[in-house]
Amino acid sequence: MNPPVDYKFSFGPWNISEGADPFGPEVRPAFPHEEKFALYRPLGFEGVQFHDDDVVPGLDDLSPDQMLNKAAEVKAMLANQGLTPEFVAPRLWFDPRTVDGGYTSNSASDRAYAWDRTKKCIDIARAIGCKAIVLWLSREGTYIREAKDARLAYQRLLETLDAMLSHDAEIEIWIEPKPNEPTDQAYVPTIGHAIALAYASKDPTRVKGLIESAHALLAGLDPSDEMAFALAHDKLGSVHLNDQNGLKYDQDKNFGAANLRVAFNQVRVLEEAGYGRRGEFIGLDVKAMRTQAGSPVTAHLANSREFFLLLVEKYRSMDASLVTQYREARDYEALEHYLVRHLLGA
Ligand code: GLO
Ligand code: MG
Repeated sequence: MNPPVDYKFSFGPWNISEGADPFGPEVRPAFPHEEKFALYRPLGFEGVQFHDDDVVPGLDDLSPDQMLNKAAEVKAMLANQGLTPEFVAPRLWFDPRTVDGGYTSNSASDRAYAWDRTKKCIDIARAIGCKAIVLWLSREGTYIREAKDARLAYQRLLETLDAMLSHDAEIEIWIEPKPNEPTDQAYVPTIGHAIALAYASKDPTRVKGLIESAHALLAGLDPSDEMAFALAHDKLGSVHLNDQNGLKYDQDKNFGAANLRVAFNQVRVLEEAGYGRRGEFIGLDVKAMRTQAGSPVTAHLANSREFFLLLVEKYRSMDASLVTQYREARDYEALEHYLVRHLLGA
């Protein structure tokens, strides 16, 4: 028997936000980006997830030396705060040159920008002592199917993975699938797509996935099965636990807040696989409600972490032998009855 995992938690600074949405502006005073890092430890988090420009703001306009100096400052700040950088992700959805995607854009100069930015992202990651690069392939998709050659798009994505693996022999790439938003249809909608690309790449051992609960739900899939699929291939680099109330815009609700049983099953699958034993983080990608006042708002982060840990307790206090017995007897009515009563504390 392995000892139970003592989970480590992470989130990205974008999870402390001012409440802007597509229909209205910020509703809370801005909280300085540099001051967010001091909030992590007191909230029970030790891992920081970064976009490249969270580490080096305005990086497109800096020289390589300026960029690396800023990264060195951030590395020292993290060490002072007792924090670990979990991953760095190239932000390829903001600049006008990414309006039609980066790696799959129809414009050669836009693709060149995306590649240049990706190399910078890798160099920044290494400079802060981090080996994981997350690719949330935000705009790699289409608004109308006829806009791009989808077969060529997949080839371009694969070429990008290979070029990244060649640029640095030690990095890992974690693909974060999402089926839609901001595009109508994304090219890498599920973990199956991500893992197929991993195996097609020049070094499959270094290409994994990051599964976000809400993204799986948006694809009409169960996040725990998506996680189990990645775990079966030893390809779950990290998770973005959160929740989603049906097929609508990406909600990033608190973990467990929309569907406790779906959340429990994610915890169950992670626990059963020993996720976290090799230092993997429990990442949260949760958005504070726009109605919430204050600056900074952080209750959603503390609450999601607490819900996760309470569900871990539920898993660990479950009568596993009873579950086995019901499975063997194929009495799934009894299994469900037991589990729902257990979740309800009955
Ligand atoms: C958006 C994604 C986004 C990514 C982040 C890291 O839907 O979930 O928040 O997780 O940019 O790449
Ligand atoms: Mg995410």
